[in-house]
Amino acid sequence: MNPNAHAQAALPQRLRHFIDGQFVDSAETFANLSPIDGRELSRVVEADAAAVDAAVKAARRAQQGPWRDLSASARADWLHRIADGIEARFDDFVAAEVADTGRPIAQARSLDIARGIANFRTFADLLRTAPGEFFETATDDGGKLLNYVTRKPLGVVGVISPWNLPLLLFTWKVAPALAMGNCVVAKPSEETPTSATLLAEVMRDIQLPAGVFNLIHGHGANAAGEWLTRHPGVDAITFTGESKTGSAIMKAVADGVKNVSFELGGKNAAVVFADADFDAAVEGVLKSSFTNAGQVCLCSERVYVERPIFERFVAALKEKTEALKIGSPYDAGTTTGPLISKGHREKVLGYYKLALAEGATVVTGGGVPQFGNACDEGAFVQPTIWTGLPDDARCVTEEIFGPVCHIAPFDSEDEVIRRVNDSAYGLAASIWTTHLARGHRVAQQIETGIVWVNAWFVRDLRTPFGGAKLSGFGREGGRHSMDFYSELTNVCVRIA
Ligand code: NAD
Ligand code: 6OD
Repeated sequence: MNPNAHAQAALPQRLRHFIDGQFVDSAETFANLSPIDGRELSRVVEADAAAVDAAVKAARRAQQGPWRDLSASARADWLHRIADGIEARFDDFVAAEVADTGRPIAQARSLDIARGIANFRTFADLLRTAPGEFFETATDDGGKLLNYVTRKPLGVVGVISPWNLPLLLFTWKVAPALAMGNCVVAKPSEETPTSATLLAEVMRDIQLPAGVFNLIHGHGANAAGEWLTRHPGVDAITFTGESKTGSAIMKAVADGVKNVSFELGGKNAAVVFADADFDAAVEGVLKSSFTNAGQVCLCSERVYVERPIFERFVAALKEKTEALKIGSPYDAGTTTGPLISKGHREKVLGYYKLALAEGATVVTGGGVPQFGNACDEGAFVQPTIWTGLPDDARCVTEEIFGPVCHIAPFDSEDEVIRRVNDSAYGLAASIWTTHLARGHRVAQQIETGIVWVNAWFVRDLRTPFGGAKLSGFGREGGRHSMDFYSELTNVCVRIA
């Protein structure tokens, strides 16, 4: 019995582009497959270059027309209307996210869709309360100048997002881009096209001016994604996804010298000191390694535990991991859904095999669960813990993006900081300790964009979010998003 069957039935069966205020078809389509049981959920239209061009031109017309001249307060009202529209169809959005990704229903409710709404409300409120910048400057001849800063939109922003937190990451970029007066052409991942389509339905239903928000469906390289990045009518690209895709996009935008903001991959560490609250640390690492089947860019795939508590920690995490309930999100009590696709499962299982070749001890997991039902056609893997790998093993250095972590012992603060920082990535870290000064001291030496101490993936949307090294550049969140999505002009006026 699928308790979400009713809501799923309301989901669109043919997912179309939304261009210039209208849903638009394309002749070519691809299948949107369920990661839970492999069945076809819907057909998705694939944008050709003409569809991308039409979307960009519609955005440009709207940007130079009604949207650019709206007051900040009027734009904030629109953002609240969008949030109201998502709220009014909350259960449809939940059904879309669960069907496309297989994630637990409770997660879709409390994290994904709740954050989609919060993204619009937060940037609406920031827009209303943003302070101005003013400086008075003395001149050599005894006069005075007043400097003040104005913000203009960039123009047309291309948004390209991944599949792991579909609505959350899509709206994390669409909301501030619209808030700052830009018009948007957005492409969700080809793996998770449904919640973005529902968002387009919301835009239509609230009668957002045509062209302000445009949605195109399709693939990335040599397809809609790449054509969007190369289109001369796009002023900036904001992208979340793999580091190697970020690198390809950077090359594509180089000729146009377009602004880019990149939130890319990670190989994040969790560090557990012997003085940590043991139970809180075990629970925290369980979450940071296995939430969303390990498919959160912030998940910890490297866990370092201080030697005196190493064996006890490994045993406790093993017990909790084995108590996770893997399966269909429509079954009561499921904590862990499938990976996004069979293709991604091949990649993750490749690492499960490689770990053995690299000398890992498999503490738990390492294979594919058997259900004896339709889920055997899905993309499930067992949550997995390894120990015993050297720091330079590929399984310890490369992003896997699955429900897996390697746990290693350490002996000193300096040693663990060096090992955490010895990574090509620099997205996030979490530290577990009850020693106040140590928490601050270690956090300040870790080379990542985000460090949590005794917490993980707790977000205040006013704070800067982003990564160092291969994990990206630029920061979004709060005023950092407002800066990225606007062009600043300093006006300098002699007043005396
Ligand atoms: P991906 O890079 O394969 O795809 C992301 C998006 O880019 C998709 O919409 C895709 O169609 C598009 N795309 C692919 N190639 C393109 C190209 N050449 N030009 C333009 N667009 C292109 O990533 P994914 O597999 O969807 O997502 C998983 C990855 O995203 C992981 O590496 C994860 O760490 C990363 N991620 C990072 C963050 C962060 O905030 N740092 C957040 C979520 C996910
Ligand atoms: O919380 C956010 O704003 C954010 N960008 C989260 C990214 C999670 C990665 O999967």
